[in-house]
Amino acid sequence: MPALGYEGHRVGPARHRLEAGAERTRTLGAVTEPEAFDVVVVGAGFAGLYALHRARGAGLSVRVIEAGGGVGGTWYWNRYPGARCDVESMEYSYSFDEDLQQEWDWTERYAGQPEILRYIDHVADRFDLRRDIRFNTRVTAATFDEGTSRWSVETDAGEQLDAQFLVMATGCLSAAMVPVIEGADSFEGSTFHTGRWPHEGVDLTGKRVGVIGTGSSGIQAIPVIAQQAAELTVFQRTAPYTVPARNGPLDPAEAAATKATYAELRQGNREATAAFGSRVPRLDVGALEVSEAERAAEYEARWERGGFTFLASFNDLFLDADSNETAASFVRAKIGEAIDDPTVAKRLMPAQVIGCKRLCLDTGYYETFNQAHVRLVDLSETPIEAITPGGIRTTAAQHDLDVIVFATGFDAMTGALSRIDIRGRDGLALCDAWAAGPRTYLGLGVAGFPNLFTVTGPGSPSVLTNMIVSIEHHVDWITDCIEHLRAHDLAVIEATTPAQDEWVDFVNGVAYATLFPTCNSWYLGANVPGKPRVFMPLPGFPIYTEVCESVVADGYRGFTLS
Ligand code: N01
Repeated sequence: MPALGYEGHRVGPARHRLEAGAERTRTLGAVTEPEAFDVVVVGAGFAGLYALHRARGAGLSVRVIEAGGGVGGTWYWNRYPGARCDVESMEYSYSFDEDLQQEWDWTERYAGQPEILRYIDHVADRFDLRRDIRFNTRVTAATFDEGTSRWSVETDAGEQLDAQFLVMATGCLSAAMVPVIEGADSFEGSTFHTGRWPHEGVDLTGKRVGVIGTGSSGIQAIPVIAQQAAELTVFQRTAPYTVPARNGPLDPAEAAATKATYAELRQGNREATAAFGSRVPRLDVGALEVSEAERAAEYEARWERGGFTFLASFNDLFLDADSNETAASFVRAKIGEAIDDPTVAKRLMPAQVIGCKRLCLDTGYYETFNQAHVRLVDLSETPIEAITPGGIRTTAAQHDLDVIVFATGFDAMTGALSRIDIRGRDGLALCDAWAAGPRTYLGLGVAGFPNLFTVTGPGSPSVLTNMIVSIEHHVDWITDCIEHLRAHDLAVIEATTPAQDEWVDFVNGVAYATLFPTCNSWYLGANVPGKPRVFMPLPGFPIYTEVCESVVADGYRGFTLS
């Protein structure tokens, strides 16, 4: 991958502060004999744990390699104040084991990060998963040997592993991004990235805190940081759309009722476009096909209910700019009502299509800006010039700070893969194969990279869905595929280039029929300077799963098996 000049690891002396919470990786000098496995899984988040569980169940030998010191992936690293899931707890959980889903009790409508981490720790213990996971170890390289048709995997601990199948469960939002800003090394205060928050927490009491970034992480962190900080300055480059989450304690009776019909809810979600929210279905009508009063009532009801179902109201909000504008202007009006100062309100009102950047859910976000110690700096008017020893200097003013929080997001979907030197046939590097943007077949396989599987890879619905549903679908598909190969005495599966080309065209076709590509989102890689502008996920979970099933029914159409 060409140098991006924008990586979290490129912030000079501040690096140790950014990674203060990250557990150190081991640097064992000794090279050991490669241990051989049927499957090596990279990552022990929701995807890696389920991949391990399924592979074990299929009688395969498995080793999981995890950079963190514990399980949880995104929920292990993202410990920033206010971190919480945007999908409701009863839906954001594994469905693969009936006893597991019956015995676990969520306490809130949307689970906070600590509770999700407790859940995934429970899963790891319950299924005795830890004994096959190597923690505090990062995979640095993986090379396909055409002679043996096996993968050689290297880690930063100096180990080599040998595997028939390599499953990349590296997460779509795991490669943290810290922008390169002039003078960053000179800052005398502390810096943190939301996605690498110190495990011991950070006491911001009495501090002058600056937050750069107003995506989902920033929006969750800002109201909580405001409660602690003496002064909070929010540096906003693009105003986001956010709707109230309306979080609260989960009613035990409601939870019990859900559990009584869990299978129905899970199935309903699998049939929903985004694989969640099936209890509040989309109306089968366009936004402009109803009267203004009906439209307003629908938006109001969903605003009051809280959550993503706001955008699952009318069936053309992602397809028709005029329809979309009705939802956008509804939210802008809400911002106007919530904010006392009309100038601040105007700066908080987004102009882009609603939903083309990931919609945010918040708890008290807008109200935060009515507090006297909270200031909004609109970087679209006055960009950052430099980080100085004392804070951040924009074209208009110097802002004195003790702490800078980077809520600046991730090199999404490809970042975790491109940070590993993955080499397929003829030594081809994955980052070269993807130089013009990621190319996969079904988001599961890559031509030229046999026996490599990407869980929720680019070209699959992944980040446009409830991730756990997509993860379970992919892990099931991959494990079934490996079992099929074994049952038929086959050793190698590889996506063909024509099938991959056709798939990439299909994904582009679907994406460009929507309004998604109309703004600079991380879905398009637009947040990473130099990253090719390609819409990476595929909208529409149910249609996608049908395609995956038909591929299998047609004898793994588009793959070669040998
Ligand atoms: O990152 P983001 P995130 N100067 O990329 C700004 C998931 N998630 O960590 O919009 C100034 O969305 C950038 O500005 P702009 C979820 O899928 C889920 O918040 O590019 N500003 C933007 O405001 C989410 O979408 C949950 O103009 C700069 C912000 O930083 C995804 O993770 C919670 C800048 C980055 O926003 C990523 O969310 C949290 C610069 N140089 C996250 N560079 C839950 O489910 C970037 N920005 C709860």
